[in-house]
Amino acid sequence: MDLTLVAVPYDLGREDVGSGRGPGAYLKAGAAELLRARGHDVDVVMVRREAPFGDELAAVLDVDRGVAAAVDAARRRGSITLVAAGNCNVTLGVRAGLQRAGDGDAALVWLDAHGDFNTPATTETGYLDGMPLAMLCGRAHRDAVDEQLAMEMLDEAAALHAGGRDFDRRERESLLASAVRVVEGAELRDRGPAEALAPALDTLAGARRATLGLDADEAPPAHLHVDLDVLDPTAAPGVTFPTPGGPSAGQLLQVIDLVRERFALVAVTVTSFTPDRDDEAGTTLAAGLAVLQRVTTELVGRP
Ligand SMILES: [Mn+2]
Repeated sequence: MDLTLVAVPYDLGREDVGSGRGPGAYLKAGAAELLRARGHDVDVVMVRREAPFGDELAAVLDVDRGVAAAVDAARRRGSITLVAAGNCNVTLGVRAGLQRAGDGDAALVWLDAHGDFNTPATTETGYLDGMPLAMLCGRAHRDAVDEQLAMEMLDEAAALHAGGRDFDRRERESLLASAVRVVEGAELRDRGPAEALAPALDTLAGARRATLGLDADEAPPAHLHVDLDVLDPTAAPGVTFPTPGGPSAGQLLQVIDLVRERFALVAVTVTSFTPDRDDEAGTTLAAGLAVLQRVTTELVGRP
């Protein structure tokens, strides 16, 4: 495969601190070489913020403009785009880049312990990175997103959120009332990926085929967003907000395969790895590298 690994070393617009150190840690651990060793052509692109840090929202959207340009360029080369980032708001830039490259109709599968569906009206903490999915849908900071990224809002019916188990009360209510398909964390853990998630992915794939006018045997395009905090803290202790009750590392790989059996991946975002919080064994680093490798592994038996 032709791959572009886009590294985004920012934690809420701040460079090389907290989860902003995750992308550099993947590269230092040989992420690009690991992918090349599997036979892939790998380009590495480092995104940098252009303006000095002003306020958090402006800095985040500044980084996202760079992400959008990198993703757009990679997709125009026909490259599958792997984005290693500190926070989930980077997916705004990924989606803006996909839109510019003509991939704006990719479904979005969002794996996260948190809803990331807060708005300034529903948040209990004010935390900006609790809002990126809502921002994509035009529900939060819409003017700033419009102005900085000039992107179309995400069709909520094209999105699926899985693994959530730590929501603000009103955030969860609005997510469940939206057209976003939701498979909550308890269901994923108790019933397992095949039983809990596969039917929802089938429904989403069918809906995307209908919307895009694809044949029954065509895989609709998708963008997979993996916040590593979707994992149980035993499998990923090194994240900003570890939340008990998530899937194991093996179950996450199973989830990735379920997505890839039904969709053609055009982009993958992996976020939240916070090296300072990882254990001595590097459990979270290994989990992130495993995700990057799994999304690029040939699927056996795919039509
Ligand atoms: Mn998140």
